[in-house]
Amino acid sequence: MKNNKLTFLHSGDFHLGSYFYSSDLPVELVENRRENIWASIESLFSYAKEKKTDCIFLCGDIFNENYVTLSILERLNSLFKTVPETKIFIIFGNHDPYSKNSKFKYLNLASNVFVFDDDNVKSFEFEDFNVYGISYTDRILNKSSYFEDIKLDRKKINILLLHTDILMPNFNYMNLNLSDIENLGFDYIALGHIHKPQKVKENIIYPGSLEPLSFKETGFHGAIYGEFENRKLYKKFIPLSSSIFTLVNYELKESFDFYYLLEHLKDNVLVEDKNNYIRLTLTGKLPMGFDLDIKGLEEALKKYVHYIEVIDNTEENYDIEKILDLNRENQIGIFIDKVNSLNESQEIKEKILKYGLNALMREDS
Ligand SMILES: [Mn+2]
Repeated sequence: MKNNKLTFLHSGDFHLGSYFYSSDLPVELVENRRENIWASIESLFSYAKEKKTDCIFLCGDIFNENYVTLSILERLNSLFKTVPETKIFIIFGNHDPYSKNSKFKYLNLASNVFVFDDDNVKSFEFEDFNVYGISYTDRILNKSSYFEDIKLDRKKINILLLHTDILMPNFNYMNLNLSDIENLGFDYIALGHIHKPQKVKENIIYPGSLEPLSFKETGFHGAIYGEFENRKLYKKFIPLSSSIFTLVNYELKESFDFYYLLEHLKDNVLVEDKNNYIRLTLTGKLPMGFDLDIKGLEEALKKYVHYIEVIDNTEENYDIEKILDLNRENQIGIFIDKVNSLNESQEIKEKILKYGLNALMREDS
C-alpha cells in the first residue's frame, strides 16, 4: 500500500494442465492451447510488474490436479518470482483442491506467495488491509456455514476470495447465495469458478477464465485491475487472453458460387486474426440440388484465421409445386399428395415433406 492506495489484479481459472476434453477442439491443438494459457499468464504477470501492483488474487482452478505435472507448477512458481514486490494470494477450487496429495505442496514458494490452505475462512493481515479466503481441500466444498467467526477490522480494507457459483448456488461448490456474502462488510469480493466475466455487484466480480477454454467462452477474456484510493474502489477489465473464440452465423442467399462465398466470408464476415478461433454456422436455403462443399470451404478459410470450423445448417429449397408437376405418376408425387392431405399443421407437413423428399430425391442420384 503506497500513498493510501492499494492496487490489485484479480484472476484465476487458468486450468493449467487441461487436456481440453470438453472443448470439442481437435486433439492436435492441445499443446498449442496449453501454450496459449501460458502466454496469457505471462501477460498477467508482466502487467503486474509494469504497474507494480500490490497484490494478485488468484481465485481457484489455476490448474487441473488430475493432469498437472510438477514441472508445470514449477513454471508457474517461476512467474511468481518475477514479481517479488507483489503479494500473491491463492485459494484453491474444485479442480485444484489443496488435498493431502496436492502437487502444489511440493513447491518452494517465495515469501510473497500467500496460500489459503484450509476449507475454513482464514486471513492474512497487513497494516492497512486484510485478505480472507477459503480453499477447497476436496473436489467438493459443502458446509452449512462459512462466515460465522468473521470479525472485520473496519479501519482496514477487507478483501474476500471465494470459488463458488453465486448466481446458481450448487451444493458441490459451497452453495452460497449473493445474500450470504453481500452484507458481510467486505470492500471487495474476488470470485472464481465461473468462466464468463461478470460483475455480480460493483465490488463482487468474476473476472472469468484468463484464457478462454472453448467455444462456450466467447468474447474478450482477461483479468480485473483494481485500485482502492481512500477506500474508494476503481476497477477495470483488462483483456489479456492470447486468443478469442467467436461464434459467427451467416445466412446464405439464393445465388452464389463457391468462390463468391469464400471471398465474401473472408472479406465481410470473418475477422482475420492469427489468434481467432471461429465457429462459422451457415444457415439459409440452398438452391435445389446444390450441395455445398463444406470441407473444402473450411480448408480454404483456414488460410485466413488461426482456427475455423464450419457447421452446415443450411436447408434445401424445394419448389413443391414444380416437383409435384414433374412426378405425378411416381412415388414422389404420391408422397406429396399423401402429406398434403394429412390432418396436420402446415409447419408439420413442411417438415415431413422436407425429410421425405430429402430421402426420395437423393435416392435417384
Ligand atoms: Mn471451478
